Amino acid sequence: MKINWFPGHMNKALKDIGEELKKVDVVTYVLDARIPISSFNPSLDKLTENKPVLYVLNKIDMADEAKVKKFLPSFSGKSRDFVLYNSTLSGKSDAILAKIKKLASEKIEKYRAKGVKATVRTMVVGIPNCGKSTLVNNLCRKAKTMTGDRAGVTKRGQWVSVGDCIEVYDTPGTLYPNIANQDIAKKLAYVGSVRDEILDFVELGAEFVGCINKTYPNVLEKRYGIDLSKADNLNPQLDEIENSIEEIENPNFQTLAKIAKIRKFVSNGGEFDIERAGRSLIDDFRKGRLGRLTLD
Ligand SMILES: Nc1nc2c(ncn2[C@@H]2O[C@H](COP(=O)(O)OP(=O)(O)O)[C@@H](O)[C@H]2O)c(=O)[nH]1
Ligand SMILES: [Mg+2]
Repeated sequence: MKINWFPGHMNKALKDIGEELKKVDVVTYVLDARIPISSFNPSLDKLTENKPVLYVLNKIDMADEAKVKKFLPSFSGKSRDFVLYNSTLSGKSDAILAKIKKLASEKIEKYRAKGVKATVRTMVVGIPNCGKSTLVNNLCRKAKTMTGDRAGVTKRGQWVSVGDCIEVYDTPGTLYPNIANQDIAKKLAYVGSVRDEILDFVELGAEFVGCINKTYPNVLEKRYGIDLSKADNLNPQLDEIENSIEEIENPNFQTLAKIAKIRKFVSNGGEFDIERAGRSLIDDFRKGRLGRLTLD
C-alpha cells in the first residue's frame, strides 16, 4: 500500500501559519506521544528558525512513557523545551505556562529593562488529530470561565489571556503530516492523522500487525485474550468457511483472519472479513485498548 495524499492547500496553510507566527514569541508545538518522531513536521524548522519552541508530548496517558523519555533529547536544546502532557485533564496548565515564560525570558528581560511588563504570545501548532484544539481549550478554560464565556460572545481568531502576561491564539495552526516517507505515513495513519477515506484497512491492518509484533511482541495476544496461533480451534462452526486461515501465506494477513474469526467477522460472501478485522484492530489501538504504546 502506498499512502499518497498531498492536500492541495498544503503550501497555503503553511504560509498562513507563517504569517500568524510572526506575532508569536514562543511556538507551542503539539506532538502525539504515541509517535513522537513521526508526528514532527520538518517544514516547521524554517518557520521557527529564530523562535523558542515548547514541544508538548501530548496524549501521554496513551503512550509508553519510558519509551517517550528516550526520545526527549530530540526535543531539548537552546530555546527548546518539552513537557509530557494530557490535554484532557484540567488544572495542569501551569506547568506549560511556566515553561513558555521561561522560553520567552529574553523578551521579558528586555522589556523589564525598559520598565515595561512584556506580554508573551504563543500559538499552538501541530499535525491533524494530535490534540491542538483540546490543548487550546485546556489552556483557555480558566480564562474563559473568568470572563464569562457565553455563546455568541466569543469570536474566533483572537488572543486570549491565559495567565500572568501570557496570551494564546484561540485558533490552532494545522501543519500537514510528513507523508513523503512511507514508514512515517503508516504510523500517522495508525494514530488517525491521515484521512481514513484514503486508507486500505486490510493493508494497513496487516502492516500494523507486523509493526506491533516487532515493537511489542505480546500485545496482540494479551488484547485478544487467547494465543492467536490457536485461534482456529475457537469457533468450530466457522471452520467450514472455505478460505482456511492456514492457506494464507503472509503471517500478518493470517493474524487478521484470526482476529476476524475470534470476533466472528464474516463477510456476505462467507469469508472472514479481514477488512473489518483491520479496522477494529486499528480502532483498538487508537482508543488505547491495546495498552500504552509508543511506536516512534
Ligand atoms: N487520551 C487523550 N486524548 C486526547 C488528548 N488530547 C486530545 N485528545 C483527543 O484526541 C482527539 C483529537 O483532538 P483534537 O484536539 O481535536 O486534535 P486537533 O485535530 O489537533 O485539534 C480528540 O478525541 C481528543 O479528545 C490527550 O492528551 N489524551
Ligand atoms: Mg482542531
